[in-house]
Amino acid sequence: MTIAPVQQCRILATAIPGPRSQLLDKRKRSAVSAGVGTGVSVYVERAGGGILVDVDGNHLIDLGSGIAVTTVGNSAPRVVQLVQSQVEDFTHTCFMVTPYEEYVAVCERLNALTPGDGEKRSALFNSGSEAVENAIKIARVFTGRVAVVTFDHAYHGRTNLTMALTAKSMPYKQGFGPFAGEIYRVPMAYPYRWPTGADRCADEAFDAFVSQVHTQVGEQNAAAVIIEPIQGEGGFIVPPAGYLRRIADWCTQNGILFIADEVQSGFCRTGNWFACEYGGVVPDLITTAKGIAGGLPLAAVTGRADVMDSVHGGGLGGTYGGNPVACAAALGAIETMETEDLCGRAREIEALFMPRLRALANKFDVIGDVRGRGAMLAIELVAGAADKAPNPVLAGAVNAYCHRQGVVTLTAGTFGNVLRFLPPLSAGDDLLHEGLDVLEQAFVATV
Ligand code: PLZ
Repeated sequence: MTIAPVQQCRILATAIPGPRSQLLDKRKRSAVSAGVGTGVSVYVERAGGGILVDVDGNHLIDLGSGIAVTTVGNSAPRVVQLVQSQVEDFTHTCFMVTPYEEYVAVCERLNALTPGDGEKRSALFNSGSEAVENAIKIARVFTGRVAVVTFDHAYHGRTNLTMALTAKSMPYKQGFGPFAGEIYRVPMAYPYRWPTGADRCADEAFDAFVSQVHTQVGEQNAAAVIIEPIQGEGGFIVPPAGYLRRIADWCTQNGILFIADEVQSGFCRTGNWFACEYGGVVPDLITTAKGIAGGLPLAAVTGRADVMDSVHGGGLGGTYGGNPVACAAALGAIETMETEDLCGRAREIEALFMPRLRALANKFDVIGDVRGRGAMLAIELVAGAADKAPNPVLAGAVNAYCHRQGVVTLTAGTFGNVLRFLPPLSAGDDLLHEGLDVLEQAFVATV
């Protein structure tokens, strides 16, 4: 059976959310825990290219990719093909019981694609949080140390250890403590908000990092420093040139592992396979998830063979980690990224978005900063040109306007004042321009 491809245009068939979505949302409220929120209450029926089709027939432009997951697009043909064939062959054996080739093949691809020419190994898991937890476990075993250094504005997940690594209290941590111990937070190089100005950010942030780790942790106690090469949930904060490299080199000098959390920034999203490549950094360990498998749940830790192999047999695993269907999807997604040069496409998207976002920022002084790389871009909303006070109310209003007009945008940021753009790399230029037109209308209507 062949299914017609999803029509690539925005269609507003009803108000958003439409009547059928509203009915489903009523069912949601009486069936699903109130703790699970939704950004746009349209219920999706189909999706592909750059479009989400809801149950009322609305076609929405997707500028979120389900939070940076559907990088190759929804139901990308090669992903569908390999998943279908895998589902028919077998769905689960548990790799720890009776293994299969697909798991090994994904690890081989990850070892080859991640930065660094040295020998590497990988291990597969189900979610980004789980990958981060395991990276910390591995770093502790290898170094024989326990302390872990994390940053302001960091997001690493919602499990107990990763909540401790995550910076923002509401909604991620509020009421969920006590949190895991031996986690130490240091300032992040955030150029736009660096107190003495963006020019001094790299040097001063690095000095603060070194001094705080020395005085508050003790280098000899630190197993790992974990950082997102571009911070995601924290507001798409791009560290200044040279900063990541200096941190990584300092870690090496002190026997501390440098972990790059590329869960959101990895797999072509920023115009490179991994965002840490922009910093010229070869991490000891990299965590990946999201874009790796075209929407199926898969995550990984990849890194130096000596580090990864330091763990005792049976120390890493999980019932579903590296599920064969998710692995088949990953092989399809990675193949698609290569054959369609999606890193190149992410750079094209940056070239399409950036001039328009900058023009918008020139017109509206409530847009304090425009930043990001590839198809991981954001604007930070503030009170005005002279006042950088975060403006989450405006971010919420612009976001809601876009949703009502059939464009799925997302917010982010410690202060909730960042609008972020994460389109699927399968979205066409026309759709992206139309999405930006709606964003512009949102500012005209809201500011
Ligand atoms: N590390 C860098 O971005 C997930 C979470 C959204 P999971 N980010 C989106 C939400 O509100 O839950 C993320 C990330 C980075 C780790 C994670 C965690 O990945 O697959 O959500 O566990």
